[in-house]
Amino acid sequence: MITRTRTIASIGIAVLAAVYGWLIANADAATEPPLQIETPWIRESPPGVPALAAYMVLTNNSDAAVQIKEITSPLFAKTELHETIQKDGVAMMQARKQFVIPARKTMKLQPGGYHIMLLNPQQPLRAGDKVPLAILLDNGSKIALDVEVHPASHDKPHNMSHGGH
Ligand SMILES: [Cu+2]
Repeated sequence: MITRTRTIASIGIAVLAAVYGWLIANADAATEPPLQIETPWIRESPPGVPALAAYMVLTNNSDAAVQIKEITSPLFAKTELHETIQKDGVAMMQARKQFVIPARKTMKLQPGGYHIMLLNPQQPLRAGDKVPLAILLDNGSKIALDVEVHPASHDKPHNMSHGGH
């Protein structure tokens, strides 16, 4: 009887230790999001153009690839993940189903490359306005941020030739 009680007690302790370890692991995951977002900005569009582009630097601090499945904003009817590519010397935009950031890698969304296309704004947006964005990841987590609209000239020192998005 004594032996059996001891066995049950040690199983109980082992289970508690396992649960405690799991809680600690999850607390760590919660304090450090897998995706770090730096220098987010939205490029102002000329009046009457119903599309703006959002740019940012995404760094995956985890050991697994992170996928951005969707971006939402209450200020836009629709958003899309785009990549600008050169085809026969002409810049064209292609929609992507997701953006994949490999483990421990950085992905730059910038004029002339990957960007978030924000379509049909509910109100005119000018430089200085703040736009709430929610980034939805494949693991179900959501990153919310407010992104400021900058004048279109913001990117010119980096990319003179990119006229569209
Ligand atoms: Cu685009």
